[in-house]
Amino acid sequence: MATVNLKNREIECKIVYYGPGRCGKTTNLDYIHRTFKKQVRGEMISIDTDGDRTLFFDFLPIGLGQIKGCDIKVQLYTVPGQVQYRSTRQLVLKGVDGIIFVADSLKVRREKNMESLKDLHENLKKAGLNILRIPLVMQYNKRDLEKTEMPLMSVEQMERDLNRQLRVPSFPASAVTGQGVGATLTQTLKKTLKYLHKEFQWAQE
Ligand SMILES: Nc1nc2c(ncn2[C@@H]2O[C@H](COP(=O)(O)OP(=O)(O)O)[C@@H](O)[C@H]2O)c(=O)[nH]1
Ligand SMILES: [Mg+2]
Repeated sequence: MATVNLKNREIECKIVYYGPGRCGKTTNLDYIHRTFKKQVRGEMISIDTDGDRTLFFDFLPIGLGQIKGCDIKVQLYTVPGQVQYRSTRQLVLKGVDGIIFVADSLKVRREKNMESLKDLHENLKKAGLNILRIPLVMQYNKRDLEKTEMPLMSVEQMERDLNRQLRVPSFPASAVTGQGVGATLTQTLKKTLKYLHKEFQWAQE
């Protein structure tokens, strides 16, 4: 749940990057950290196990400046995707305001994407949240591999697998090259702020 301080005209909200292990959540945050220097408000904190698998989570605070007279601060988190870290995912989801579901375009990860989306659905439900209501955006990551020999799913296939019922905005992306990373985040922030506006009417004078 966002912190809305109308007296100081300050809003702080929480966006979570969700998805299976190795789909590119941390790489998204790395890219944002490197590229959107003006918006970044602090260090990126990553709690890693050995190598690049996230045991716990990554955290990056950003600021969007003023919107309708309110100072907007955003906390970006990632969850660990591996099945065994379910309790950490539930913890990170606490108080979430918007979600980016990062799906891996590699054909071999098809099942993992679907499992992870189901896991998101269940964990949101446990937190009293509805996947159909919470601001949600899909990212089909690793599209840069289209230029290689690696077998990828088509975007249409991924839409059918993951977005047939939800019908949320979706973006092909590459967290490595940065293609689609900003667009995914911007759309999520727009949806989230619209949702919060409805909930809190914070922009009312
Ligand atoms: N080619 C390619 N590799 C990617 C992309 N995003 C992530 N990776 C690689 O996939 C691996 C896992 O990425 P990571 O961000 O750690 O995944 P996470 O478990 O979701 O946080 C790393 O080796 C990344 O370099 C992408 O868009 N394209
Ligand atoms: Mg990670």
